[in-house]
Amino acid sequence: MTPETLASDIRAGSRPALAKAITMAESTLAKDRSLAADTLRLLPQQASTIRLGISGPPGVGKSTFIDVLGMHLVGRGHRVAVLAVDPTSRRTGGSILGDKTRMPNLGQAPEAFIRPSPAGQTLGGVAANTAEAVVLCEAAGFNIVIVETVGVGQSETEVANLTDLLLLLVSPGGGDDLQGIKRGVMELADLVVVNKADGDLELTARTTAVDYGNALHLMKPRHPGLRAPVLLASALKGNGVEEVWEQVQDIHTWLAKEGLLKAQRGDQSVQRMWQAVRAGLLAGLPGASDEISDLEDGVRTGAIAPQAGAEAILNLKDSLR
Ligand SMILES: Nc1nc2c(ncn2[C@@H]2O[C@H](COP(=O)(O)OP(=O)(O)OP(=O)(O)O)[C@@H](O)[C@H]2O)c(=O)[nH]1
Ligand SMILES: [Mg+2]
Repeated sequence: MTPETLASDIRAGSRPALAKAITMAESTLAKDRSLAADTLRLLPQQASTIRLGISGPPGVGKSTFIDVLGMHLVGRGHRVAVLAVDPTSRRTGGSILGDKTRMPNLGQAPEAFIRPSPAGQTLGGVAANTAEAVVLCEAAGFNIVIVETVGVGQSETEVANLTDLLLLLVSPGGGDDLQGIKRGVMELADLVVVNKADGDLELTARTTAVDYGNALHLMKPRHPGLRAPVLLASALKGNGVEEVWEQVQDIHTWLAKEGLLKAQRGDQSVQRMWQAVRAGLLAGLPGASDEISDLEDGVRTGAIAPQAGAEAILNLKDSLR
């Protein structure tokens, strides 16, 4: 398997080739990663696609929502890729598979590609691998790429840095603390959707939507001039999903028109370059060597200044070359 054949198979829309390339990008083996990198070099990095991040607390209905949204999009002739990033997958093991099975309809659709991604296994973390997977999916002809992640603080920031816009899904209720969702996370949201607005929860959902609207009003919007709308939906009943998509499209069109889309993707790429540099710098370090533990001890007790410790570690790396 050469990068050339892999790239041309991906361009031809081959799913096995796409899956293989993503596996290579996620691999911990240097030779796999370099095959992925060489393949990526042969593929376009920018495409006129929609990259949508969907985040929210565990169990809020992200997968159910994406299943319905995805089917809606497929029905309109789109090709949809879903990358489900689970920052908890390493600890809990099975939860990734759970995600996959929770998109029963989209999982069967030939126009869709669903890929659960284990997080944090390689240097560079969630963002590095998923960013490569996004580009690979686009090269394979998927014009809408959805990245699902469980909101655990840091993961929202990472997903916001991988996508054009971030949808925050929340459940009805939650009271004053708005379900413990941090201000920083709210400020990343381009739109907020209160899911489970059905049955007994419908009324609560309406109040929750008002609460979020009020809270957002007091915050700095992610893009000046764009106030995040708050919508109601029921993924279970399929209500409100079309309206959410209309908003997503409107926001995306606005971002493009303002030149923000291009600027943002450009910034994201530069950021990823530096992430890769940092990962590369760290990769050659013997993480648990005696010298490093001694340096850590010295820094901890104050015998060595942090800057001096960093310098010593970087010198150590140079001496290993
Ligand atoms: N009443 C109601 N229940 C829903 C709705 N959407 C999802 N659920 C239920 O909520 C539960 C969790 O749904 P998921 O789609 O798996 O939630 P998730 O956010 O993807 O969960 P994690 O990926 O584990 O964080 C399931 O039992 C769904 O049936 C909805 O709109 N209304
Ligand atoms: Mg899920």
